[in-house]
Amino acid sequence: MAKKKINTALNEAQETSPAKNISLKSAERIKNLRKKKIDPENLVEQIIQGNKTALSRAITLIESQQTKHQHDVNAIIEGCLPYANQSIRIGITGVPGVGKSTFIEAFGNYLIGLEKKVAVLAVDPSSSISQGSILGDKTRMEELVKQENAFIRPTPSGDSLGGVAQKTRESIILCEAAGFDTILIETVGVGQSETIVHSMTDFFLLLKLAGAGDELQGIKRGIMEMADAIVINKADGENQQPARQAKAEFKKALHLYPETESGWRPKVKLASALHHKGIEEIEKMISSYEKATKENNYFQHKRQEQNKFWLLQTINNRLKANFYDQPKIKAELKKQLTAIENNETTPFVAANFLFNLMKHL
Ligand SMILES: Nc1nc2c(ncn2[C@@H]2O[C@H](COP(=O)(O)OP(=O)(O)OP(=O)(O)O)[C@@H](O)[C@H]2O)c(=O)[nH]1
Ligand SMILES: [Mg+2]
Repeated sequence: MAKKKINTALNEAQETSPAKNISLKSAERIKNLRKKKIDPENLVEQIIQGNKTALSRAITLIESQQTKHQHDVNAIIEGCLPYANQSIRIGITGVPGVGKSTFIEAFGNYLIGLEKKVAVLAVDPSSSISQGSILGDKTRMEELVKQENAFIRPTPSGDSLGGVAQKTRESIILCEAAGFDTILIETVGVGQSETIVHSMTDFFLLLKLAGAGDELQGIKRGIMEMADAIVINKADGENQQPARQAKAEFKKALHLYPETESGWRPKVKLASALHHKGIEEIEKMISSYEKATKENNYFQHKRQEQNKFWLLQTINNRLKANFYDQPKIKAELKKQLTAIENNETTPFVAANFLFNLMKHL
């Protein structure tokens, strides 16, 4: 096997390791953070009062992934937990360029007009590679960023998808404790990111474009089952007719799916995020979903299921981190990899050896 491949596998395996590279920007934030002494109790108090600076600081701590901060992070999350949960969490996905950020700008501002408090988070798998940020284009959210009742947080960069997801989940709790009652989570529809965002949201919205020929072609299997609504965006100008056609096709297709556990039939809507069209109707739809699923208890049930899933995810992540961070394991793993290269052992014998070593540490 090529060295590069081994390194990639190693990086993947160590994806939860705190010893990850972090982008310059995050490094700077963490440096600033270190200068000030952290008082978790005080931070929690400020968060609960809705202080956005304190919220930002706490999220930066979560993102720092430094073992020495873990204790503070746990204290902050635990302190915030009793105040969390009073929200609706909405996942927004779709291919790059479909208009997610533009939609969030329009939708978020509309919600603020309804006296809601809106937090925007993101799960962006590409940022783990490019160290860019899905919300780097805050220009798309020009109005929203200025709102007192909005909080926008770019994707934590320089981490694996699993790592990002964990941090985003923890950040949701903090945002809720700070009084944000609507949490919007943007994700690009690539890789596993939609599945991950689906597992932390109450309502899942898929943005689509019309006019790409057969509308149902090229749509990933599974995503239709996850979506609570499909919104055909850019339904403006010459695009209006194709958008209506796409809507009819999606409606027909969704009809073939069996009734969902929630009792909710996924809806198809048209929107023009750029011209703020269809936004009000989408808000009404999500509200009626919330009402219906709270009445039949599905809303609460789904959150419980998600919590169970995240308990197991957290255990898996910690186990992995514990394993790969052990200096003895690190050293021995290197030797075993060389031994495999020289045909001196097999992957299974090597794995057994490492697990036994771990047991006796
Ligand atoms: N005509 C039209 N253009 C739109 C609409 N919504 C978004 N756009 C344009 O589409 C382009 C991409 O929009 P974004 O909001 O950045 O798309 P995105 O899905 O967030 O893209 P990524 O963050 O790169 O995944 C921008 O030039 C927007 O102005 C719409 O409703 N109608
Ligand atoms: Mg975007």
